[in-house]
Amino acid sequence: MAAFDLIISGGTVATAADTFKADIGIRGGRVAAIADALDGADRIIDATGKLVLPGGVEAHCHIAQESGMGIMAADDYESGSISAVFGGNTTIVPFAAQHKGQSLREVVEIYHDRAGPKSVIDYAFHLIISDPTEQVLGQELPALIKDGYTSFKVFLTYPLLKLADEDLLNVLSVARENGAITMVHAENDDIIRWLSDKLMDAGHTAPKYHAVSHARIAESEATNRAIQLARLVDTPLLIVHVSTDEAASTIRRAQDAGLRVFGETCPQYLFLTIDDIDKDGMEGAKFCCSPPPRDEADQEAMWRALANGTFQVFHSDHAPYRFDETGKLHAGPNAPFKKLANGVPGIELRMPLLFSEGVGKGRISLNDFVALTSTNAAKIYGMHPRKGTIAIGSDADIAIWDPDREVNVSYDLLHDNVGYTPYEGMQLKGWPETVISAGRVAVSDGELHVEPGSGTFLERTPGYDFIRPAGTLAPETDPATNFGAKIV
Ligand code: DUC
Ligand code: ZN
Ligand code: ZN
Repeated sequence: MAAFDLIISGGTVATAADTFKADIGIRGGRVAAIADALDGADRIIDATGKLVLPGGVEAHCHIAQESGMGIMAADDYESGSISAVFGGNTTIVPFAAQHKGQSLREVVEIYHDRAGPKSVIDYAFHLIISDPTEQVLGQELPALIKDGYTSFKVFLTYPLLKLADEDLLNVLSVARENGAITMVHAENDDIIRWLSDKLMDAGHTAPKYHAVSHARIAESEATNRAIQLARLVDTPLLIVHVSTDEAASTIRRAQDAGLRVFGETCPQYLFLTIDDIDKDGMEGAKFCCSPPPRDEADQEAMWRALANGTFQVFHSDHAPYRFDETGKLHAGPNAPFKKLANGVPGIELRMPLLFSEGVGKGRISLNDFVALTSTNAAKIYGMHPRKGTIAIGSDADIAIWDPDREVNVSYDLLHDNVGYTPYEGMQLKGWPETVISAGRVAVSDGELHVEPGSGTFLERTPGYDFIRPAGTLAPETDPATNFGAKIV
């Protein structure tokens, strides 16, 4: 019997910490050996001249999920996971989204039914909590955290999803008591509604007014408020899809003051601007997401925050809606901005975009790239070291990149079910050519080799203790309140 099922030989391996030349031996779906030179395998992949990186952990994507407006995402777990793996990802963490009146247990079962028979790669679920009843807070949520659902997202906007401050405090308290991490969609709902109503009254219905109504101030106010509430409870917080310089600076200040606040940004805030939403006719609807793309100064601020450690994670926020009556234009071909489905696709291009424009253009290091797209998410969301690194005993989740391959982005290359890409025509350099998921060669030579339903559900553990933004402190408990020590 051969010593290994698979050897990846001659490549340059990079983790979040190091870059080195090594062979990797894989046995039973795990990394079994890392050495100068290995032999004895059923299959050998020659990675000479290639980069051997941990597979991506895509921990912000919406798959087979009804939106707050009740619109079903265009990607199910088959097309969504296939698109993910072609983009260099080996783990996805989409959402199991509670709508008002639903029990969380029931929600989780629904999403298992959607994912189990279809996902081609390993997956977990974040919970979305929109109805934090006593039953949810007191029983379902603590029990689900113990069962491995250790992260949840809450919204401060969207009429059917948003939580009041008191509800957010309750959710944060449960997170604190059970070691879970809370993600926040931080936009002030009243500001957005007030501006939207004024714009609609004045007859401003075109897609670009979506961006006007989702004002920068709505984002910075809600970012600051969420941070202050987490500070009161003294529990970690992750602000998702940050789009503005001001929100990034707010996160940075909190970190400098010792608070454990994590930050995320997404491709749409690096590569799109309000000019894209302002395209002719309804074309701009393709670029409507929340928060909206901003301007070039904000793009530069996002790059800075990725490079200087303010943001720990970079995810796509893949929210797939077709440009037709099933998705973006569900309310009609000329629907006003308020009724457009919110979201842009990006699960397959997330890593190639950041590799080409980040590593390739010297804005971030290769090791930062690995940290931002894989390792840090695996740590924060409780999957490390099984996921997010190349180490003995870790799952053999590996993407072999050709750093020199030039690609002209075109929707024809992609595997999602959206029908367009916002990044059409971009010239990228660097591409994940071979993707190995739990030891299986899932993608090679542009072909998929794994079956729907072959991915595994990942039970997670509380994880954020493995990573701390520079200068931040461990929580302290006030014995009188059992909350944070700094309430007064
Ligand atoms: N904003 C979200 O919060 N979720 C999905 C898509 C979007 O634009
Ligand atoms: Zn969101
Ligand atoms: Zn999202």
